[in-house]
Amino acid sequence: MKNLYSVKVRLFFSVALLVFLSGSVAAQSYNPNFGRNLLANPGAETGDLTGWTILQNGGDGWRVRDSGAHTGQSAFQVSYDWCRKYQVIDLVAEGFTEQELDEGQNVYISDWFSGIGVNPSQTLDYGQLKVELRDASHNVIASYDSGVFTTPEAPTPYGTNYVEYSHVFEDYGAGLRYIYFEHGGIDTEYWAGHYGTLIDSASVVIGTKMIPFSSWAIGLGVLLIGIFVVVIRRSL
Ligand SMILES: [Ca+2]
Ligand SMILES: [Ca+2]
Repeated sequence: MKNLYSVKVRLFFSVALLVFLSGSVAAQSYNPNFGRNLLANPGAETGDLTGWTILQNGGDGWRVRDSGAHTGQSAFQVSYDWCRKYQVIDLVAEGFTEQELDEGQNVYISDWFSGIGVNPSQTLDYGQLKVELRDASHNVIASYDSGVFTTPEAPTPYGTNYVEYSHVFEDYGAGLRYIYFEHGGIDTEYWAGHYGTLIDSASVVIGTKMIPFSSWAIGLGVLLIGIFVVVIRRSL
């Protein structure tokens, strides 16, 4: 009986160790690009429009405002006619393998908008966020469009009240290779200069920083339970 118990214990620990080691290898090879923001210059912190392609530059056009940011020092700001800009993220160039992309992990997108003005009604500026998941041929496989929305009333004069627009793409299947991210807005008071929507802290993230529910965790759990069982048996 004692021998059988000993064999069982050894077998148990061998399996646990194997699971633990294979999990550790999986953990080491886990792509750190999952969980990071894939947008270039997402919050205007370069002080310019680096990383973005201008689609519309209405009124006095896009600018970077060095105050009233949601995060950091700066935010993008629109003018009295529509301003829109975009970037296309090439996911393979960003370091994902086609196999990883075909797993179809959740894609989390987010962006923050605030109106600004001298009196409360002038802070009700407009914004819009559009995102498309695209395949290798740039065909759209899933999309999100906030529609044109009005920013919430903000403290005056020139205070900010940021609102987040976000979306999670789930169950979109295999084939993701590019993400198209576009945002924009327009000022409501139609003044020359820049009294329009502030946009800051955009993000596009695939998956999470967490290592997926892994054999590493299971192996460690089995190992701890095994130690616990052995200690209990020996103390009886
Ligand atoms: Ca910023
Ligand atoms: Ca305004």
